[in-house]
Amino acid sequence: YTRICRILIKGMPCTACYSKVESILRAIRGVHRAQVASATDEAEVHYDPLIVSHDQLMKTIEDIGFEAILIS
Ligand code: 9UX
Repeated sequence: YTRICRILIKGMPCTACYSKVESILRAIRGVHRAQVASATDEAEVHYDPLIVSHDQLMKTIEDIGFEAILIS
């Protein structure tokens, strides 16, 4: 089962932040795909909601110092 959510990420000062966020998201069990769009600072995450919740995805982003806002 796969669900897609979009999360706006605030407080990414450098270009390496994008790959940093993608790496921590991809390391989460239940995440199938994670891509951060540099133009919009939005992460699109494909995940199995039976394994991981979008709250957990956002908490992981906030744990490394960014602000996460759920868009959809
Ligand atoms: Mo450099 Mo971006 O530590 O978090 S990757 S500012």
